[in-house]
Amino acid sequence: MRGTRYGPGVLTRFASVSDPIPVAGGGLLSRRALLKGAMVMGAGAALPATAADEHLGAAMAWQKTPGRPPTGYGNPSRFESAVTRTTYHRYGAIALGNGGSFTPLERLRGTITPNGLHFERHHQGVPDIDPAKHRLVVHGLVRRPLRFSIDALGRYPMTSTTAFIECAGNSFPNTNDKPPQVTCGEIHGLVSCSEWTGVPLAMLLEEAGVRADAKWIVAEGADAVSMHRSIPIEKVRDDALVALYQNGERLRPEQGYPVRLLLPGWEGNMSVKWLHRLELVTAPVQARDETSHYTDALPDGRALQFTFEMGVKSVITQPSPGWMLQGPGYYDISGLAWSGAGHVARVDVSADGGRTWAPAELMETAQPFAFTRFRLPWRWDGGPVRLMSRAMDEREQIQPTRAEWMQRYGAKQRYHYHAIQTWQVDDMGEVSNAY
Ligand SMILES: Nc1nc2c(c(=O)[nH]1)N[C@H]1C(S)=C(S)[C@@H](COP(=O)(O)O)O[C@H]1N2
Ligand SMILES: [Mo]
Repeated sequence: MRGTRYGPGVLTRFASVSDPIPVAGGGLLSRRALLKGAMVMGAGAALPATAADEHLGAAMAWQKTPGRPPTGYGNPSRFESAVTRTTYHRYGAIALGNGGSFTPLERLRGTITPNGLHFERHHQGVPDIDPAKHRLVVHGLVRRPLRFSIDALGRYPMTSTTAFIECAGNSFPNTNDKPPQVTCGEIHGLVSCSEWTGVPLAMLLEEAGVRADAKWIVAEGADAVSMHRSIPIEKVRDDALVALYQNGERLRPEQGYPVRLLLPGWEGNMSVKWLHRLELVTAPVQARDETSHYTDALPDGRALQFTFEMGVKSVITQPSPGWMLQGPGYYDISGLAWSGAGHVARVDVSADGGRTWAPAELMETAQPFAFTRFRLPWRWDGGPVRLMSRAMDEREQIQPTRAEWMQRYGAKQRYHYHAIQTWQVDDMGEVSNAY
């Protein structure tokens, strides 16, 4: 059956809208227009009132017996069991630990990723670290080399920051010649957003006494590949966080338990998980992940090194592939935007393949380096349309088109893809990936 192969199902249609002022082609309406009377039942009829009466009159099965008792650690409803990450393995059975999983962006609302759905990227699996035995060592060009236990780190004053982490390889499927027909999350879900809590790295470095010749810091993880990266000292002084908590609870093992580095806005690879060593050095150490990986292939055959900051980006999550539209009518377009430069300043939406654009409404509480949710009301006339979103950040950087982005790089480029996403809606209301 169409539209049921994957994905979350039917997108809510609204019966009417107050003040339906058109603001761009393809049926885009003023962001101030109010959508009224959600219709979710298919043929276009609102729920008959008798259904509601029945519901009020007779008790439902779950009202007739006591519910189950409290539990020590909660789980989502069993009716939400389809809301999971999609896992992948880079090299199959020879190295099962080298892989990752995509956050199902199309199934989530708001801007915080639940801990169990945070995307994963592991180069050699998730180590099973005993926090009592784990240590973080600061050494190299410092006056006092220091060794911290997790308990010791927990005694420092902590700060919280809401930040996305995005893999530099996120959205790589869209560098394929043909648009892959998978979900939004399976294209763009190597990004997630959490509130991270921990100790500013600058505070620990102050205690260690950084020498004047220290210009870079090498962060290394305690996993089976000892994954490590060189980080310029300025970023550390700015906002690097030694994170212990994720959305209020201890980090998940997948996110680096018991301690990870967080570099807000910078490519995910540098936010080293299972952090156990920080070495102050004069120059980058040319690690595997800053030479053979995470560099940008240029058209002339050279490779660009050290693209740290993630580009400005956005994607419409509702509707997206897997969401079916229920015939002509009013819908609320919703999506996520983010930028490695800080704040998202503006998101424009197009419903006519980029010919005309209208500014979406941005959530008011948006933080720099975090997800910003945007929305815009839309009246679909039932014909084929191309939906797009285009974000601009506080530095007035604008998301490129796919053609512009492809032109900048060599044929083998897979990293740092942040081009405008086009979703094609056909006359049946099915959504697919399009270039
Ligand atoms: N020690 C270590 N740190 C690591 C990795 C790893 O494999 N080992 N993967 C990196 C990559 S490539 C990314 S994109 C992010 C992913 O973080 P997450 O798994 O918490 O989403 O962690 C980075 N930190
Ligand atoms: Mo990554």
